[in-house]
Amino acid sequence: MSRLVYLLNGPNLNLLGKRQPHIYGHETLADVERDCRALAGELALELRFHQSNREYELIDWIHEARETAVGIVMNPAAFTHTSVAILDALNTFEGTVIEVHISNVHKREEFRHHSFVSKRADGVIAGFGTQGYLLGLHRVAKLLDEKKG
Ligand code: CA2
Repeated sequence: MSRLVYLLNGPNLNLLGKRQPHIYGHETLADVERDCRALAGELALELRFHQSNREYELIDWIHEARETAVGIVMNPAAFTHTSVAILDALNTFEGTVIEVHISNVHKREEFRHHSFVSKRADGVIAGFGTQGYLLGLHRVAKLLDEKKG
């Protein structure tokens, strides 16, 4: 069985570590990618790591994942709260979906409390900083290993 995982990041996350460190911390997306690749190696996962500010591009990667991947770890960023199109795409994916938010969205503005993506996600991680991505990868690996028996 494949151990390919897509790690997808939505709009503005390319600015991670460069703006609003009081909310999102000091690590850049390149730091996150480096740490995720190191952990994926330890967990024997193959990783595709992407970020886009364009909704259609995220949807195209979800479609790509349908063919090949066993898991999607996704921080949809602001699309979390707005995108039925991303939810529809995730609903066509049969593997594990983990939704990650760096900040605790429930502690923030009301409009961040609703997530379309949570309607599909198998697990939701919020408020663990960028460690949330690593926790998401651990979860995908654990579910895979349980399936293998
Ligand atoms: O907490 C999260 O990870 C969010 O998904 C981040 C989104 C926000 O819209 C969600 O409500 C919660 C925003 C991503 C923007 O990322 C930036 C990072 C650094 C500087 C500016 C924006």
